Amino acid sequence: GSSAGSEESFVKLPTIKFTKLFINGEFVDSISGKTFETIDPRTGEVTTRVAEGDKEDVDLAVKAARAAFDGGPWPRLPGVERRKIMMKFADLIDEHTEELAKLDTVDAGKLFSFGKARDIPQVSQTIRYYAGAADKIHGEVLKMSRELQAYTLLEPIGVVGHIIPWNFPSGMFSVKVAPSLAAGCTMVIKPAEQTPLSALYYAHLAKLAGVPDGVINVITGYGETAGAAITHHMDIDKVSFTGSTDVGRKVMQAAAKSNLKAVSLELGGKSPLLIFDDADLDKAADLALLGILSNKGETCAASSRVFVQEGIYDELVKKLEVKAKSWAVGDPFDPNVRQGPQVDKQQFEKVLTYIEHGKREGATLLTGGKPLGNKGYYIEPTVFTDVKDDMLIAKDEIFGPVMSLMKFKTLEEAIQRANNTKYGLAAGIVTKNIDVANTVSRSIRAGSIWINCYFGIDNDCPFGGYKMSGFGKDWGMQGIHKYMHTKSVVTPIYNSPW
Ligand code: TXE
Repeated sequence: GSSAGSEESFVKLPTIKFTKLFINGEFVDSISGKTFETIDPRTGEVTTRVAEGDKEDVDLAVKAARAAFDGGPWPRLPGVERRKIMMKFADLIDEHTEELAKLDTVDAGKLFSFGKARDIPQVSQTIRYYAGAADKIHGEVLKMSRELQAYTLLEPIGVVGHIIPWNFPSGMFSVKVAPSLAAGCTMVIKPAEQTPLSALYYAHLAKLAGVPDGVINVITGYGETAGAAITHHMDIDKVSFTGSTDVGRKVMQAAAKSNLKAVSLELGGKSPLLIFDDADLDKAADLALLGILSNKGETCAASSRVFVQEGIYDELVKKLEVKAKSWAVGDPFDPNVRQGPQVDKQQFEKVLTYIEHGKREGATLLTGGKPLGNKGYYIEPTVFTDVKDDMLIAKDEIFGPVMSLMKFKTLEEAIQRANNTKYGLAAGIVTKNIDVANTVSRSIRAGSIWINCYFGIDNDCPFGGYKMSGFGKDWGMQGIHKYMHTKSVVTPIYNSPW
């Protein structure tokens, strides 16, 4: 069964080398001299203190990024030269996989074994993917009319502000930094206050790889101060934000109030997983659990609404109960554990509050529902059955290991109910019937559809929301185009016959 029991034997605090702001190629204290604590979610204890950047520090970082953009080499290098440096950056990350994975484990409670095997190697792969694109950025030739012709020139958008969430500190760093670097942008990065450590380490490795000073700047600090200073800045050309829908709104408002900077938003979700009568039950149960329990449910695309066709509902519930009860929760350094602690006290309490709502609203608690152990932010894998579409647990993003199971009869009903949400990030379908899979794929208003799989995320595949899950795609070539302007260069044809 689940246990947070043996955590003592797995405490592995990494050596923490970088705790200061990274501005213009140097690690520096914040102007105010203030620092803030990062908390180890396994224990609730302080890991270390990190420089607390604010508006004045953001100003310095933007100045450095602006100078590196307006006069520095980075945007002017041939793509092949940017690629060479990015490839070196990726190689250096590979040499430090273990240290980086440890930092994300003590900051975010992420599984160390998974970090080492997947999360961090994925960072270097994303950097290589976009490094490969750096010298293949080209526009179009436009024939236009008989008097005019044109070509389009793709140019880096300028100074980018990247605001990063805590659930994938490394993955979100790479998916923002790699394409904008390849495009020739310079940047100010604000990692989440819960997870500042790996971003500083990446900045150090980028410098070692030869990324010129001022191209990458990292300001650690809080959202309402350092984050807001980025979104309101008059000299930042674009903000790429991943986080809550509420803050996403604030980012757009700040852009509108300041310099109308470009904005892309990757926000929350309440993604449906539709399991049809013909599904393989074991596979369906495994996908449903993977979709909601991976990364302790702190995943924007988590399958938090599971719709099951009536013919298999009872049997699937039995399978889910057995599997959820044997899902090992505990110290994320323990290689046998599948689920670590929630990222911080606030998220831990948020999830428990939603569980109480679910009980009060009349959903049936099949498994879990409680915290685990007496320290740290562990929560049992929780499955609710008999969930109604209008219950809070079926509507709000809980962002924890809490599944809501709902029963449906027909394909049409499933589609209608799956779409009955303000969000539209992803959806999953489990069926052997290709007609059903195709129909659902075209009918769901969401950015990613995963048929007989879940979290089908890859460097080459665009990812991002519909509706209130935001706009602008990460990954794939769309992930680099959002960091570029298209300039149209038009010229007359004087020898035209008339
Ligand atoms: O997110 P915030 P929080 C959802 C999830 C979670 C909820 C709240 O449901 O439970 O959001 O989490 C920075 N101006 N997601 O409060 O605040 C902040 O410092 C500029 C889903 O931690 O949105 C951090 O760097 N920036 C999501 C980043 O925004 C501001 C991942 C995200 O934090 C700011 C995270 C401001 N006024 C949470 N306020 C996903 N899409 O995966 C905060 N920030």
